[in-house]
Amino acid sequence: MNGRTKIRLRKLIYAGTVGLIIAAAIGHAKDESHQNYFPLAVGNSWTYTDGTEQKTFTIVGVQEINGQTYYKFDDYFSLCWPQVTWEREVLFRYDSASDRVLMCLSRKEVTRYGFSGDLFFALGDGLIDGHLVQTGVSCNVLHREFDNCLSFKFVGIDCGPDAYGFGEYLAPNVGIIKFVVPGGPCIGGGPEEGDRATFQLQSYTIKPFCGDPNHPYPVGDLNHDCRVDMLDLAILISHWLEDRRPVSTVTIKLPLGAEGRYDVNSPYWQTDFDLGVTFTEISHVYMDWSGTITGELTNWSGTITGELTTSGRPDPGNTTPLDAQFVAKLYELHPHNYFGWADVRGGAGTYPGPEPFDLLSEFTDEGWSALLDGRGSIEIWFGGIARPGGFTVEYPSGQLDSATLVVEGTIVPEPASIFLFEYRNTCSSSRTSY
Ligand SMILES: [Ca+2]
Repeated sequence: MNGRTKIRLRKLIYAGTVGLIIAAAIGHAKDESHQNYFPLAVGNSWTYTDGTEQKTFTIVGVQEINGQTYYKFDDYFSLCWPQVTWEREVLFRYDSASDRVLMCLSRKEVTRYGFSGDLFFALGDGLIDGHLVQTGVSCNVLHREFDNCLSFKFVGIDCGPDAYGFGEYLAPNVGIIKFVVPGGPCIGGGPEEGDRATFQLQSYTIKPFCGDPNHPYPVGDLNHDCRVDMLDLAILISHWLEDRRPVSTVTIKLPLGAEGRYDVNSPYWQTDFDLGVTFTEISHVYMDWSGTITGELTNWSGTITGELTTSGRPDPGNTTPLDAQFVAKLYELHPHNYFGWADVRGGAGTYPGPEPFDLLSEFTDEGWSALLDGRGSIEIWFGGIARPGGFTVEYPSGQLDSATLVVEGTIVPEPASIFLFEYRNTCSSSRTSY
């Protein structure tokens, strides 16, 4: 390889790499993240009051578990959910793949906030279910207005459907701005709203964080660390050519227009075709055809190997009818490769009368992948079947009344380029449901 070729190759690799990153970024830009509704950074702190009492949450550190970074809240449950008597320090992380805030409890991971609106398990073993109640609402908290708030409701499953649950309101780039602590004896809140207390955000300290409005993710930042580097490229490459587009099962029927009378002197009937779709997989290919076959009459005056009698002439008293056949072959034009064969045989049983047929004949699969583009060629011919010997007394003939090519497979309904990214969840999970 000379120097100029090397330079060209480098340019090509560079252009290709840039192209990949741009393509990934386009796909990624469609992802609407809720990460900033729960800003996670060491030192972030929120103080709430119900008018008489103050509660403060602080993120006091990080912890690595199975390669994931969790943020540690100090004394979380005793402040927020006093009925819950689990450990005092609770770990949180945001999972961009599922767009959820996850909580690690005793090394089990559960969903703390699910942003898609469906029901989720907010706490281990489904003791408390949660769901998103409102989006895009304005919230007034201690005379301050927050836009685009979300509200969640959490209800203990043992408390009955009418139990009042925990309520929480989240604002973008702030976090929890208001929460309701129920006062009933049930873990998810008692059936009476009774002596519940509402705490509102009094003050907060949020460190600038990756992904906040002043520090948006750069184009191509696939792991949301606000840097575009080899890690992002590695993610892209590890998912390269993944295709999760939904597929539809289809049956394409192509009437061939090959009807007519055939005999051994008929030329092959042939046509090129385009089914008009691109398959992702082909499951069956048939000829759906009907007609009649009149068999061949042979004279077996010789031995079974076809040797002649001493006279060398047929013996009219020793004739046998044989089946004849229609054969359909699929092939590619360039190169001229056959990749499927279907036939229908008959005529001997009804000779000299014609034997009718009306059936589906499945093509042999000698490379249906050649048909994935929906294009190919097909030929139909008529003739006798292979036999060891004998003279033909009457040649066979056939009548094709209908002939339709049937292809069953899956197709992509709409041509589209969609990138989906999957991040591995390594905090061993029991009840998270994606
Ligand atoms: Ca990155």
